Amino acid sequence: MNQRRDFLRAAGATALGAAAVSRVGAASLPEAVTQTSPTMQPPLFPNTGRPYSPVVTLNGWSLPWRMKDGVKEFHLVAEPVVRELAPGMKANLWGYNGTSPGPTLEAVEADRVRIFVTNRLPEATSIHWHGMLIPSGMDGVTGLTQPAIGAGKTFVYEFALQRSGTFMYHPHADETLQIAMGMMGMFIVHPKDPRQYKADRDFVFLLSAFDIEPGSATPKVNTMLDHNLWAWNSRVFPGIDPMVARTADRVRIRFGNLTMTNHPMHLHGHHFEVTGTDGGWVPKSARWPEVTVDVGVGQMRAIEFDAKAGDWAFHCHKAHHTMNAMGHGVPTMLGVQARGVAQKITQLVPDYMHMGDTGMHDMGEMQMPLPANTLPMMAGSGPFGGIGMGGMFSVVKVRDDTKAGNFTDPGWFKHPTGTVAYEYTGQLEPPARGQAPEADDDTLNARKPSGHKDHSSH
Ligand SMILES: [Cu+2]
Repeated sequence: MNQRRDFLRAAGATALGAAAVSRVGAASLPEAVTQTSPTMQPPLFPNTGRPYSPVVTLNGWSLPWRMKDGVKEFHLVAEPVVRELAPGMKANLWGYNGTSPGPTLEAVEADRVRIFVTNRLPEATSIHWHGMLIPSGMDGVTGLTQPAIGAGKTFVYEFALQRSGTFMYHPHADETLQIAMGMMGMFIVHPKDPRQYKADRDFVFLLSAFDIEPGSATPKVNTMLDHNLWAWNSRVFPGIDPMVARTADRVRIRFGNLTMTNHPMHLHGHHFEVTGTDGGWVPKSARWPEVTVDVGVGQMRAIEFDAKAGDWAFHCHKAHHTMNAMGHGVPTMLGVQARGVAQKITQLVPDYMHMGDTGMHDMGEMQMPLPANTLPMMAGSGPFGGIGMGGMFSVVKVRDDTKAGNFTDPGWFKHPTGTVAYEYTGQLEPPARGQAPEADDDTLNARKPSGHKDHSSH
């Protein structure tokens, strides 16, 4: 009796396994669509399968699929790519279907998907579907749940989408190197009822980081934390698309973090709520207002807000994540009277330029000689001068007259009269200072910037 029941259970398991990955269904490969432009592609509206409101991928695109016997079939190709990080710099990365990150996959809750993965890298890879509830054998961990996908091989992943939400995909094979080279992508599962969790604008991107020496183009893959290029979808400001919306639009921005450190993401001019994590949607009763949300390593956050007219900065709040490679590893020169020294160095090193003795802001506008294929540390110019930003920075551009479905850059905001900060041109009296209390020696010494006094007692 027991034997018979065990036999039946085993037979049932085998039958289920065979149905889960139908080798007949997987007999022919769908076309591997490729795209190499770093320009934001228009949202991909579904022409087969269940309806949904598509997302827009910053400087990216969504992968077309084919419907076969009720299954959505995608074809990802892991391969070396050349990615423009911003105008003036290209990097040799690894990605999928022509871009790093790879294309966004979009499907609907309860869809069955079959994803072909062809490996055109020089080494083995695999794909892990980060955050998705799927059979263990589809989880993509090399050695643990499947053999590695060798160079030149194609594997098939097949599963049903149990929950809507925002998920990521990335290799689980030599991942220190492969993620450092830019291998990652987003997987959006839309709700079955398109009216649920509806947003007027739904932006998505991945945070990544690279360490590329000025003058070179290939990331150093063994850098653990000290990266010099902090990117959204393998782009750095001023190469990152603006997020365009219409006044009062419900805007959702989803971002996943596949760098090796956390990023406090800060939006100006709005109070937003975190409405989604890798674990799904946050119930309304559990949301609170924020202006900054930290996204940890391997996490995703979806934020939502009602858009207000203006040009609003949106950036990582770690200040060194909003500068590009030339700003890293530079000595502090603030307050150094370097004129005499600079003259002496110039005699020895004719190209020497001393910088930063009154701060670094002007570096953004300075036309300093740069090695080939290298971005200035801070760049981008706005209607009022240099923006002085690089890295993880973009602008949410909200206008009263943006048309639905239009994502093109509307230019700079026209501020209503009397709403822009301005220079005071009246008489400047010396500032009235309060009477300082009698200070003892210790306090005086502690305030000296160059003092060697121990500050810990204050
Ligand atoms: Cu950051």
